[in-house]
Amino acid sequence: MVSAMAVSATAAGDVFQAAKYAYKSGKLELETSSINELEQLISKVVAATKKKSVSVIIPTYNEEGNVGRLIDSISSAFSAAAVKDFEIIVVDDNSKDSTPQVMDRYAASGAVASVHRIGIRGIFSAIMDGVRASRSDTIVIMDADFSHPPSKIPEMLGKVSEGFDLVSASRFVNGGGIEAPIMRKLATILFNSVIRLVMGGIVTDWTGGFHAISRSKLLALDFRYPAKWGEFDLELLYRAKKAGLKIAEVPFVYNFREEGKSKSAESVNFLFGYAWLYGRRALQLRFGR
Ligand SMILES: Nc1nc2c(ncn2[C@@H]2O[C@H](COP(=O)(O)OP(=O)(O)O)[C@@H](O)[C@H]2O)c(=O)[nH]1
Ligand SMILES: [Mg+2]
Repeated sequence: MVSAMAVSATAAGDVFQAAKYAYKSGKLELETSSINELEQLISKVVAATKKKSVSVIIPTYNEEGNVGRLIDSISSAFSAAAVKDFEIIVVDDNSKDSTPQVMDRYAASGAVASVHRIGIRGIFSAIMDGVRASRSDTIVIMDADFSHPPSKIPEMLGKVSEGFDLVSASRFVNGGGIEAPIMRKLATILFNSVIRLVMGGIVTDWTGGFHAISRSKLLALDFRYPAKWGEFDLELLYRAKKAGLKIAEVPFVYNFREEGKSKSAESVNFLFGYAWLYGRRALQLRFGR
């Protein structure tokens, strides 16, 4: 039986209408009228349920061709590495395809928690809502489209066990790489070179989006800029360094999505849009507040 915490329309403004959380164990039906109350309720649920060893957070929008296969692939990577008691939290923003049904099916039968957000879109806020709903000390953040290979996760967790607070997967260290259409590959290399110039050498990959991080340290970071797409990565890495987190990088080979469409490429004008989004954020972080 899937338990559900259903939250009806809130008074907190028009950006957020409802969220429904489904965990496998326990049974709760809760309603709230504010975001604050919602957060308190979630933390009660999180505190009352059994701890997990690691929580993988996956934001999704129209990923029916990927989400089920990805959950299977992550589960296999964990079982090959003898990682037990993991959870995979899928945070979906009311996809128009069958993603919500697929994730609910997995939530009913396995180590998957499904979070449905209605009336709001955005990768960063989806990830952070997933983090709040997570029940372990270590978080893995990754995309749903197989850009980030699940087989890398055990190596990243190994570094966390060695004492690193943030382990970031990089395409620009020895062993890393990019498999993508040539324009996208060139753009990624160019953006990262420019961003490295502005931000300095904290990490080699500023836009990889594939991380393992301490849950409490992530929640304590002082994010100051609103982010919707991948540009939150810049602030995550920058604030982590400022806060004194121990950071390590491991190599990974990025694969451009096999199935479905890139949401950022649809919403953001390619090249100039990205350059504006990332370039402005890099300058804001480096020279702003
Ligand atoms: N929850 C949520 N996830 C999203 C949204 N937009 C994109 N995603 C997910 O965020 C990840 C990265 O998006 P993607 O379209 O691959 O962007 P790209 O890698 O920059 O081309 C994927 O897992 C998407 O399904 C959104 O509005 N809400
Ligand atoms: Mg992608």
